[in-house]
Amino acid sequence: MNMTRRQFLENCAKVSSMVFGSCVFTNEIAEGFTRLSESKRPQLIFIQSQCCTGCSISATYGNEEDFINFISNIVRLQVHPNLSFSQGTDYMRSIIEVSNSGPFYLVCEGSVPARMKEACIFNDEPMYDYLHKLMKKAAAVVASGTCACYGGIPASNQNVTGAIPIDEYMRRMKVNKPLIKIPGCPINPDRLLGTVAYIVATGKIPELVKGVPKKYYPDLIHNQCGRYQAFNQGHYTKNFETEKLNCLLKNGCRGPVTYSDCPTRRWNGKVSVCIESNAPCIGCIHQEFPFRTALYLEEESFKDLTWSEMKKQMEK
Ligand code: FSX
Ligand code: SF4
Repeated sequence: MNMTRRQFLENCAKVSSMVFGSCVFTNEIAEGFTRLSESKRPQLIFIQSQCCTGCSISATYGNEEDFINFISNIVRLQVHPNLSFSQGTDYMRSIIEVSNSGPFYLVCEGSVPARMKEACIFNDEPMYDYLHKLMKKAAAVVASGTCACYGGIPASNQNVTGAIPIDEYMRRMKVNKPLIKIPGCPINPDRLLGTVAYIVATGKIPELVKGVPKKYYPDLIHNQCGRYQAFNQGHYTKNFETEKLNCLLKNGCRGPVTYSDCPTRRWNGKVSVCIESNAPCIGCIHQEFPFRTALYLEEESFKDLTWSEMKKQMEK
């Protein structure tokens, strides 16, 4: 895709605000992309283990224009299970060709079944036995979504398949590559596209806290919430029909234990965010998601608890 200089700088400003929340780094991003000639745009492979595909749907549909810009100007998206026309052996051939042709970044979605290995088969081979070979050729690995980062829904309850997250899998298979985790069920497109764009443009890994980019998960949702005043004043929602601005704590909101910039980054092209739509935060970014207790905690489960006991209850 050919771009005018103005379009190029507009795109750099978009990436800058996506990654940093402001346009102040537009020049740095522009320099990075200028260094990358068309032929050097890094290759990207997506691969999916146990997941619902929601993360890819979120990345591609969340803000379609950003995704098209991302695959047209920032990376060369070579293989994606939902976007590739090829199937079966042709699809496998594309993965082999790309992975042998030079450096690539690997985006892993989903957790890996370590006990019931046949739960996820790839090219007639359990994903558990195949994935590490691909990882060892990658420049860096991005774990996209809560399943890939922490096990998520496939690892919940009795975890019959023995699903493990990508970091645990890499440890077991002795894969020593940089790993960046982007939790969320599903991921917010900004966080995935922004992280990869940052690595591509600067050649650096963003600042991480417990493996996740600090920029996207800086503080508890509760501390940034638009309903914090209602919480302070003890105005809690009892009737969803008539009360649309009250605190959702007693409806099971997990904002007090979940680190994310959701309140400011927002979703669906910045249209809204769960709490603003009057839905309690379900903590989909939390390490324990989907939790052993009910997804929406009842007011009863908080009865007579102190604030710190309540928070412990939310993390179970
Ligand atoms: Fe898991 Fe993502 Fe939730 Fe689904 O890739 S984080 S179930 S939205 O698809 O893995
Ligand atoms: Fe905190 Fe949730 Fe209430 Fe917001 S709605 S103030 S995140 S408990």
